[in-house]
Amino acid sequence: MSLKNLNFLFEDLGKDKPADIVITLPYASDSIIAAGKAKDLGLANPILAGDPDRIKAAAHGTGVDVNAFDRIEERDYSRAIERSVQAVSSGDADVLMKGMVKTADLLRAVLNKEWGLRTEQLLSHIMLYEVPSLGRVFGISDAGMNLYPDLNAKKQIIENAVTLFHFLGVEIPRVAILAAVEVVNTDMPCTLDAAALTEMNRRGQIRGCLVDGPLALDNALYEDCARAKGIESEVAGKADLLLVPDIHAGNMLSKSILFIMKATGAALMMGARKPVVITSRYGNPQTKVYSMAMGAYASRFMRD
Ligand code: COD
Repeated sequence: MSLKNLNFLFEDLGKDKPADIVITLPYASDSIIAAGKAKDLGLANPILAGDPDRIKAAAHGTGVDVNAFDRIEERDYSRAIERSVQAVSSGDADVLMKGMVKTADLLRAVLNKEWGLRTEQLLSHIMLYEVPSLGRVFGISDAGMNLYPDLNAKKQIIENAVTLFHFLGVEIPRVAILAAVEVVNTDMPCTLDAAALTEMNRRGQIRGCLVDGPLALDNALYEDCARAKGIESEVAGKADLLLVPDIHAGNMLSKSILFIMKATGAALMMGARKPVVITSRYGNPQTKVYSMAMGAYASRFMRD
């Protein structure tokens, strides 16, 4: 079973207490508006971390009363990041979310060996998209953290995404390993990785999902394209997750979906002790609220 849409993230609200979500440096109106919506919906208790004057300035004209929010008051950029991560790693908060901070700065803090959120597992970024013309939700990984993953990193990126799909109720997610072609070509190393990952799945080295590749984007997502190429596979045409060869392919594909197609999505970093929400500063504001909802949803499965 695939996910039809992301609305279910909002359905169980009220059954559980709102997640405590620390937003690091919410110095732009979109973060404040998303925090206000998440609070109004009852899905999050946002904790605003940073310089109170800058937070107040960002809230100006949004209609959101930031005085009603919990805060971590800290004017220094690095200390504000550190205190945000520590609030989550100490268990005082459930989810970490990026505001106006460089992604790499936040991720380095998340990876800090003393007070960060790292585990033995690789951290990776997963984004799910609602594309109405497709009629189902699918995800892309990793478009946000790992630059040029090798075979072992790709295995862990799949495992992180599969964990998230299991949280969301997809029992056996279908994972397509993307390339420009759907045959193994020794001049294209990502097709060799795709074949290896497929075999690792068949041999039980990657569990809880169905993996197939290499597949091209069209025949991974659309059954008629897979049929036209004569591809017989349990994944082709039905993929829930697209594993991309590197961060550039993922980022361009993701931004095409979000910006050109104006789709809504929800993004999360998995592999850490707690969910980390990392979204782009621009784009559909709804994506921030959906991402907070997915972070809150996942946090129920990741309590200490
Ligand atoms: N998961 C777990 N541990 C990791 C990971 C990971 N994905 N990446 C690095 N580590 C560990 C390493 O094992 C090591 O112990 C330590 O962290 C430092 O490793 P380096 O030297 O490779 O790390 P950095 O600091 O050079 O790079 C880590 C970043 C996360 C900053 C880097 O991967 C990065 O810049 N990623 C892209 C982030 C980005 O700009 N995204 C924007 C696109 S939207």
